[in-house]
Amino acid sequence: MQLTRKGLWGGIIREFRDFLPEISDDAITTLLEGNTPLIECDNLKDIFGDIRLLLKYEGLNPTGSFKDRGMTMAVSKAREENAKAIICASTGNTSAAAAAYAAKAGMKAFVLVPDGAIAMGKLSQAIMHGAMVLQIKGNFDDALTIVKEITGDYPVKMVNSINPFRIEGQKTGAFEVCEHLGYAPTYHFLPVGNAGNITAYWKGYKQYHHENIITHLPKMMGFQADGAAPIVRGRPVEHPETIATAIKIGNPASWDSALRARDESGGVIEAVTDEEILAAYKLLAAREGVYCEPASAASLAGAIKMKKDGVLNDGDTVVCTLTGHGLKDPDIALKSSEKPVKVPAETKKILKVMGF
Ligand code: AN7
Repeated sequence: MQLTRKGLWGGIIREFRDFLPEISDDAITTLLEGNTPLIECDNLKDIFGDIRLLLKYEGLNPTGSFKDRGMTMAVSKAREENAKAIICASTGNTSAAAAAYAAKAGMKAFVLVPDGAIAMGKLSQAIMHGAMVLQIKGNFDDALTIVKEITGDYPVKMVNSINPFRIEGQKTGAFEVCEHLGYAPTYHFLPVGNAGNITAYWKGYKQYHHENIITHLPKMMGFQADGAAPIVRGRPVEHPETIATAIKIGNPASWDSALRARDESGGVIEAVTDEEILAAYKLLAAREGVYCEPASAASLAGAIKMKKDGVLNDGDTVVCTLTGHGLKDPDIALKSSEKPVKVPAETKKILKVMGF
């Protein structure tokens, strides 16, 4: 028998080159992101009935979140332009991805994060990959404002999703959903923070539609956390609050394009409570074997809400993007679950506790 290279994946830039802005070969900086699984839900029929529910598990990207798709593009472009340093504000995942891709490109990364408000896993990544981590006494929105000021005048490339190449990379999530299903879903649910990802998915679906690769477009369903829901309220939230720290954002950068995604697709942008987010988070882990971070579960929480409200129908295909891995934020998992059982190191007593 001979070895074949069947199925080897080259990362999103090489795989979707025809649909992305041009990048020279030497500049491509990839950790082979993308090609994440679209997992069929088997055990939620009591909630969803004959709706086909699938999970786009973005936690399986190299740094554990969907941000890698945008970061490979933004860093490759920065490298093409001979940039020596990148900068971003972040609730955690962008900083982890920026740090990793900067390391790969041999660049310096500066990341501004709200002090004490990002998950431990993400902070550890940014530090391990050698970024300069600047913890500010302020929230994400303050950090983004500062980053915008800095990049105007200094030789550092901004890699927040205001950088159009981030959106270009992230739209490949929609391409993959279409490739896997063979068509576009009826509904696509996403958590919304800075609103870059809903913008990107919509761009991707529209592009595949324009190219006649898919025949219909999905409705885009965005969900913010109730305490951090500026788009739902129609005005910035000065002090956003939610346990889902990834989406604790009060003034999203891609606000307008998120509204366009909603309106052009006939979708919604609504809010789910922290309780609904945590319930969906636990349900996925316990019943489907899929561990995502709390912010990611806002997509499923939204789908459950829309099912209850009678919006979803039997026969619909529903995709929820799970944006980040559960291991990003183990603190919240331990805090919100039952404690492990402490037992003596004695077989008999353990068997009793086990119920045998
Ligand atoms: C797990 O890392 O904004 O609506 O700075 O980490 O595109 O902002 C993270 C956002 C959803 C929201 N789920 O996506 C950051 C950051 C997870 C996230 C979102 C984020 P956008």
